[in-house]
Amino acid sequence: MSIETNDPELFQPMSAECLRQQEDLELIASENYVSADVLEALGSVLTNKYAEGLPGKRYYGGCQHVDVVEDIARNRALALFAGSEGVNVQPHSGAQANAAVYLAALKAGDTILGLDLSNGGHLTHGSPANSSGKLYRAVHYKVNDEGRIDLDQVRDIARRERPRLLMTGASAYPRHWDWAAFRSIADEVGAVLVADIAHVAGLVAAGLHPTPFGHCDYVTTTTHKTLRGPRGGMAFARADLMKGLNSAVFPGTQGGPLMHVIAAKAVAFREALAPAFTTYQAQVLTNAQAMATRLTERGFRLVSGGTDNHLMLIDLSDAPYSGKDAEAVLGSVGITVNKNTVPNEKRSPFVTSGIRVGTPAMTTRGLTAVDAARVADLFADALEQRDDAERLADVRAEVHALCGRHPVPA
Ligand code: DSN
Repeated sequence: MSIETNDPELFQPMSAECLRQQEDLELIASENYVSADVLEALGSVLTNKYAEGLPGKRYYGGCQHVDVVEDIARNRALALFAGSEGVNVQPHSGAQANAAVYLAALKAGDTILGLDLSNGGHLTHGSPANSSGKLYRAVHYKVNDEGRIDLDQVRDIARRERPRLLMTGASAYPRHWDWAAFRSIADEVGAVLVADIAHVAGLVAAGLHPTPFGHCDYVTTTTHKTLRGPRGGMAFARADLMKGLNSAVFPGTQGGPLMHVIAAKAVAFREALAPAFTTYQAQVLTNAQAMATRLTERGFRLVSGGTDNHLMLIDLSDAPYSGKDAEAVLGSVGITVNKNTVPNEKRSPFVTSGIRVGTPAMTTRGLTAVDAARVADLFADALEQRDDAERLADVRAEVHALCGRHPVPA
């Protein structure tokens, strides 16, 4: 018995999605492919268990085994990030992890200072559309004309606005973060310092990106981007802040934890502690450099002129097409990307003047720097010859052939 025989209506789109992931090239910077072991944990009977509370302190009986699972996940998370002191692995997502940190650190109406959404920030860093911008008074810093965070500007805004919480981290910022400098700004104005490393967590764990641990009071992340685990989140805090953070996760912002997802997080953390994970992250960076170099040679303007991490943001402000148009053209040749706002954006978030691309998923399926440069050429060819159906068909055939030579591992 299976979904295929019991529920063909549902099986059809599920199997179509499986095929799409195999056949098409995934360049969305926040997506990746999990291992068979992660999928096994996600599909396990742990989904049947309620376990509000923490290991050894639950509100329900029968938690003796899931307690062990959650302890394994917590211990591995702490081992993965040198300098971390405490962690809660229950947040259902990065957004939930951020909401819990805000609840732990702030009172309603307090000021938070984070990176502006159209400059690479995230909805949960104080967008008026998100609870972080409704419950708190949010102010923002932006990138400078070179597309980089300007610490003098951040310091000036912090001195003027006196934020209670200084948020760092981004969803579309291709450069390193200087957390020591942010710490000095936070100290000067008496702010709590938070890093949202949802995008770069895998690079940080591998020692290939500066670490916020030792500088920040709280660190949040998702577990499914460069970290290559199940969809989910987690939140770290200094040891003396953990009690408040734990209460802010449950009962503050969530109910029962998803124990099957926590088991899958534990699987992913074990995988990330293995030496092969460092090799993988190094290849993610090599591939990003190869793509950035070739895209630049082909005439695309990258925000900040390149990348230090796994992603790049292509500014199409001067192109005769929008981010939305580019996403559609690339989708038609089997290259999946997301349109993205760029600094000084003139279009709506539904249209945009940018495309964000990243290398984590293509690297998981084994593509190397030579392939990454070729992908950049296919990307450029499709956009340059977007009105030539024959050329688009050729690009699509080459994308499918490349993906066929590099099957998704799980
Ligand atoms: N949706 C995530 C991303 O693509 O970066 C952020 O939440």
